[in-house]
Amino acid sequence: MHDLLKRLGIADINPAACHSDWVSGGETLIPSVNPASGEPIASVRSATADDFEAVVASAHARFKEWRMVPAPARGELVRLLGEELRRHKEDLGALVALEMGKIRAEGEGEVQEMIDICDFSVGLSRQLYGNTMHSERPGHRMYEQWHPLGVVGVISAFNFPVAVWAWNAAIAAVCGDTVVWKPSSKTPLTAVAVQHICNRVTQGTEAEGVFGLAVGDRHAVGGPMLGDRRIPLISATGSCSMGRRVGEAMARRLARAILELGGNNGIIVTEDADLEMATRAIVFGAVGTAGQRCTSTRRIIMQRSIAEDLTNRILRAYEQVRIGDPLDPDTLMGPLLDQDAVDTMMKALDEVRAGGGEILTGGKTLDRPGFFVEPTVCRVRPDLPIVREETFAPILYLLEYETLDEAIEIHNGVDQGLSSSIFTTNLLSAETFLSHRGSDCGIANANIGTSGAEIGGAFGGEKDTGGGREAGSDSWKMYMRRQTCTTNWSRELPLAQGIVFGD
Ligand code: UN1
Repeated sequence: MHDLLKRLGIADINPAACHSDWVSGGETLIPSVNPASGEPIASVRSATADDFEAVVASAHARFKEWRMVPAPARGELVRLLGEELRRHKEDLGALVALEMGKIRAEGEGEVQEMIDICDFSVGLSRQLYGNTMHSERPGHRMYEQWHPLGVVGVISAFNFPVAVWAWNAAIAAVCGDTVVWKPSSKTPLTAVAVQHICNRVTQGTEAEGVFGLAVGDRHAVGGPMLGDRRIPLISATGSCSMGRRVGEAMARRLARAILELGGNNGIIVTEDADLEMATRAIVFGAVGTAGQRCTSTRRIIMQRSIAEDLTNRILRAYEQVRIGDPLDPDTLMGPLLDQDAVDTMMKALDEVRAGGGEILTGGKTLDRPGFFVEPTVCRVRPDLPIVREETFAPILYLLEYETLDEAIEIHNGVDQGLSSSIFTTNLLSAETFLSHRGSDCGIANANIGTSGAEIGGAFGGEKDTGGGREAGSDSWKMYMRRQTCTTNWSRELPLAQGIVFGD
């Protein structure tokens, strides 16, 4: 482990708040714990109020210079960041697995998302297009342009400790913004490792100080960030309750928020679906990352005629899931994050039992160190209250339906609206689900699962998921300010709307 930390340049863990270089951290230590053993890996100093101020002041000052660097040149620096991430893909992926508990393949997948968004951003740096409109006035030119916004605050969650930062940071950087990152206090070490990578890439370049980090809880960092008028945009990933706090605070000071909050993602399986394919997607979606993705599959809504067949296939597949050390290549499911996560899962299962639900497999913790649980499948009624909640754990609820309309109603009958899928070979069913009277989620798929979205699309969801969009498509527009410009190149002064004012 020491070699891993050394290769990532963080063997000698130092203060946590840093911009172009370390600044001194406070006395409070934030432990980084290996969820597979419950043992500490290291501890990171929490930023103090002074550290946070120094990071924001530096990002604010750097913004004035960074915005003057041409966007394609900013893209070039993001390209270099992507190159350095390529070199560290294995080590950073392993550190994600070690600190967060997802399996190594998924840890490396997360670093690949960082690389992909860097590549996307390099291209984007030459495509920050605005529209040109035809003016209603003669001799006038009207167009819009996109300017850098300022300092972007990024609040990321433990479950994607590095990728979600990159979705925001790479785009923000090419848009001409600087970034202050508040990572989850559960995963401070991966954040420090990423910051080291950034520092190495940016040192001595025009991008020095563009990426800043402040490790600390919501009292030390989160609260001050929400109230700081130098930060015009905060992009936050996490629970709905956290998102509500961020949304309210940003609305109060009329600033922007990108909120990517909880999901309660369902898959509808019709009777004509390829059940073998559906089963594979369901297991990856429900068991992957131990059910701790925002996009994890939590509900299967299956047509009654195939319910028994599909249930048996899922149960057979669950028997094959190897649970264990996330760094072991044979493992398919690692531990949950911590004891709280285990307790929350067990409480949810108590509610399933109390509400007349049936646990078909799993339901228990494993008798070994660390925070291991069995992946669990429950047969429930759709109106069971716990089914409407997002429990961040590998619990899969099985529900039945007769008609597609009924399936869509069950599907949309939850507060969250992130990701969704239908498995069907019927074109009409697929298109109905993807139409405006189908899924109400930000992401809707046919014949692929709910998790594992590509960075090229806009990522986010509706309803209690918060409405924000990150990563690809035109999500970059949130990181810039739009300016509508009109130039009069005539020698007259015609007014819009044909108004005649005076003579
Ligand atoms: C998250 O869980 O917050 O679509 C992000 C996915 C990943 C990202 C998940 N690409 O599952």
